[in-house]
Amino acid sequence: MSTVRSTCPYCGVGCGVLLARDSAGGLTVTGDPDHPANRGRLCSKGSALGQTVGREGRLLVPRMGGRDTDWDSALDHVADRFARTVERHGPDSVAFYASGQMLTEDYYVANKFMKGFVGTANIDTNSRLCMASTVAGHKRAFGTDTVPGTYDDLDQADLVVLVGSNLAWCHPILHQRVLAAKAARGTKIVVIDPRRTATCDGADLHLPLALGSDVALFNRLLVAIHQGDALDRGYIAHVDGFDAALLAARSGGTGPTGLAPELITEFCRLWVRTERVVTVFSQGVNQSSAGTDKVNAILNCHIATGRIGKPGMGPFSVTGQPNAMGGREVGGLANTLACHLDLENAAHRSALREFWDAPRIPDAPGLKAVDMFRAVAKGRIKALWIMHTNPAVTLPEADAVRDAIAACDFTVVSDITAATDTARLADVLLPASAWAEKDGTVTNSDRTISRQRAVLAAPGDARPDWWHIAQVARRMGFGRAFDYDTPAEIFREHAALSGIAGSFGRDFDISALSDLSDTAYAALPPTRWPVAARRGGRFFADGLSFHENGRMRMVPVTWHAPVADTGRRFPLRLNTGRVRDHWHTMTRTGTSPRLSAHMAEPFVEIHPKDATAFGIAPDTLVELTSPSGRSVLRATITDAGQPGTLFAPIHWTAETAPTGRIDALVAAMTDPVSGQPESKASVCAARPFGAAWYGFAVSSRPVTPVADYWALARTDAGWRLELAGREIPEDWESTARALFDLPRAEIQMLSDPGRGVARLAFRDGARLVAALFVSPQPVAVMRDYLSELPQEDVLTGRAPADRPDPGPILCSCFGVGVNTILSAIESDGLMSVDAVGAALSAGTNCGSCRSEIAALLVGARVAEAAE
Ligand SMILES: Nc1nc2c(c(=O)[nH]1)N[C@H]1C(S)=C(S)[C@@H](COP(=O)(O)OP(=O)(O)OC[C@H]3O[C@@H](n4cnc5c(=O)[nH]c(N)nc54)[C@H](O)[C@@H]3O)O[C@H]1N2
Ligand SMILES: Nc1nc2c(c(=O)[nH]1)N[C@H]1C(S)=C(S)[C@@H](COP(=O)(O)OP(=O)(O)OC[C@H]3O[C@@H](n4cnc5c(=O)[nH]c(N)nc54)[C@H](O)[C@@H]3O)O[C@H]1N2
Ligand code: SF4
Ligand SMILES: [Mo]
Repeated sequence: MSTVRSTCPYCGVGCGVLLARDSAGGLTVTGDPDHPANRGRLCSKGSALGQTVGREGRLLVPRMGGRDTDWDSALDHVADRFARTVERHGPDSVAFYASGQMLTEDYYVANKFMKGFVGTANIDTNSRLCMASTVAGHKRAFGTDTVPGTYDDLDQADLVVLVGSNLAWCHPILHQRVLAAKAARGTKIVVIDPRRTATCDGADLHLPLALGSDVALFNRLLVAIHQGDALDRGYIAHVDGFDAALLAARSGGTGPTGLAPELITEFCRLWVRTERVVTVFSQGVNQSSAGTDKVNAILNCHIATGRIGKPGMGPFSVTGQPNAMGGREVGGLANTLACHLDLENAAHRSALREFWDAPRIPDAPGLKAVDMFRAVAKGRIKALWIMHTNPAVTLPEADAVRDAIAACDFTVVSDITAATDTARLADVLLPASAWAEKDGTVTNSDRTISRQRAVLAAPGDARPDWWHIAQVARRMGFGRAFDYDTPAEIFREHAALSGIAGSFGRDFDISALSDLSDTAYAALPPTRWPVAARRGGRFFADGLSFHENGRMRMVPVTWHAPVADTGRRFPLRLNTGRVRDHWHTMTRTGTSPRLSAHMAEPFVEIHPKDATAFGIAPDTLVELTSPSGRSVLRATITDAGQPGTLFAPIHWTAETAPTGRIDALVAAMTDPVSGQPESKASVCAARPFGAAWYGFAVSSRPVTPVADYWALARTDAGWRLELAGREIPEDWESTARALFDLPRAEIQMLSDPGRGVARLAFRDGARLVAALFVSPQPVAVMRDYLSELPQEDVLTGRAPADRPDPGPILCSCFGVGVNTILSAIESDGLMSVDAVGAALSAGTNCGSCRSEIAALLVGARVAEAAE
């Protein structure tokens, strides 16, 4: 079979991929050399896509009340329940929770269904947790939600400032573009993040500011711009609010950043004197109770200097999800309409109603995500449809959200698997086609629309998401408006609507694509919007905005601290975010052994000072509590963060590590303008978990652990498992047999009950099928070696002397571990990332681990110098 061009379904970089089916029904995935986002490169997640397309865990048929059923019964039931709920309790008693990972066509249909036909604006999306502050900040400054930057600007900048962005791990291909610009033209890189991250390796300057203090920093920059004479007076002639913004920045706008004054001065000097500056920002900015103000504090500096919309300069919000941008185009949020039309604007509403031939368009915004689930908890929302997102894990106060969904009268979940915390609560489960099985478009961070194309047959009865919605809509009597047979029809309709929006002067106009034939849609190359007769190219270089008076706007902003106060009960601040090789709740990346090797367990980073203060030893388990929940995580003691702050990843769930659900701890406090939760500055307390025993297990077969603490990860040979408990079981053999479901397998065992140590291996003939290692301290065995389920005697927990322990895998493409790299650095005197690559191949394929290799090199040099 020939190769098909498509788009990576993970992050908002939107890399082009080439997909080829292999003879075994699998998929070979390589980078598309012709795609403008990545020019052939892929990161570790994109490179491992082929490992995530199997049938394992897929939801194959619709389910109702826990039983398999057929599509007609499921769809009739959903339509009936939605219709009856609307009839009895009004349209606002139903809600839809969508996702920035839906294709534009799916997303458009969902919005049309809710806002046009059900007649409620109660449709919000996980973008509320992600891009809402940027959307609100853009609208305040530009009058519409327009991203002025493009990826080419990153190649052409002389200074790239990364604010609240761990680009090396979260947008790896963009990070590589920035590093390439550094190599080619000496681009300086500044990282503004309370934490030292992988992105700091390769940066010229790191500003470890206090959590939440970005407004204070950028207000200082605005003052420095004014003092340093970097204002663009000609541009400011087009700007409203300059004086007010400067005044606010000067007076009271500059709270404590916790940064050394010289560091601030150096940053300001660099920014002020560099014309070509791109300020990239992400969740350290958006996910804050001051998120919208942070966005405007950044935009203010670019507007005041006229450094916007020109080559190599501008503010650049990078989108997280593959179609975060497309979701904004179709009006996915409860306070927006399709094609960047405004819900508050009566002319826009009536144009939309006419275009859709819809009975009504709501004239007031619907419930934003956090409020939506509060309304579910209160019973005000009685029917809920959740599509392509896992809110029982990822919304703040996640335990309360889980309870609310469980208690909701009627919940529909469209997903590709039933094994999610949310899907387990659904009344009706609808099986969705996964990315490689369906057609549609996504828009990446730089407004480039790319096609996703089907190459695999959907397994079982799985169907695309747009079809789920259109089928229910038809059954509710809205047939004419949802009479679609293909995504191409939906795309054309959306493009035609954008022309009407364009005639209102809106930015999102792709009307030139509204008569695309099916063949042309099939062949659509990556295309950056706007694509319209009346407008093209870049935004804002001319100083014209989308506000009614056409002027750009600077917004006066003043600093405030994160909303939740630390105090005696909850003295620590919890920062949260992502790791390199996992995607959100891991329903896909968790099925890849390669991606699960980098970080196989949830953890919390804790500063050495706090570890001492709270009595926490390395690698032990820590219990975190907050006003909303509890969590148990492995302690990583590091000075990467600041004293008084913790960092924990968001990826683990009841499926993979039940006490690792980090949003159980996060408070549902939101930005007053955008409604986006403050996901990175909750308060909590930490104390030792007090494990009586720790365990590590490997198994060739699935396991269902029962323990106070466990965390499960996929390996090439099966699964690996961390365990711990507060009480020592009476008998390790029966515990292990139950864990592995091996009542009769041949056992080999070493135990020393006096020391609390036990080691058990189970064999099927000569083949090792499972092993458990127990100790009163964190278990010290060679995990990566044991995960291979080796044939040798494993009860020592170590590899034979001639097989050194590779250590935790750093390079997932070639499976190269930390120890292997460190010993090569030492024995061969390697001095550079390229030298490590030449010796071990590590870092030579996707390059996602290059910054971590760089950090190992620095560490090795420091250690050598100290000797
Ligand atoms: N590997 C991987 N990549 C992903 C994803 C994934 O799940 N895994 N998800 C995608 C999605 S949806 C998104 S939204 C993006 C997110 O991409 P990023 O925003 O880059 O990722 P995060 O780790 O959430 O947060 C970034 C940084 O913000 C910092 N931060 C916290 N508080 C503050 C603050 O007050 N000020 C500043 N300046 N910084 C702060 C954190 O320390 C963290 O290092 O990643 C996308 N890419
Ligand atoms: N504390 C804290 N919380 C956060 C964040 C943080 O930084 N800190 N980040 C927030 C951000 S930025 C984001 S974007 C969210 C992400 O949070 P979620 O969107 O809740 O997480 P995902 O795991 O991406 O959920 C996607 C779901 O869609 C399913 N799926 C996959 N493919 C398909 C498909 O084709 N169709 C359908 N119907 N389903 C499919 C997957 O199996 C999975 O269940 O988390 C937010 N929560
Ligand atoms: S950077 Fe990685 S995850 Fe993001 S789109 Fe590209 S290959 Fe996919
Ligand atoms: Mo996101």
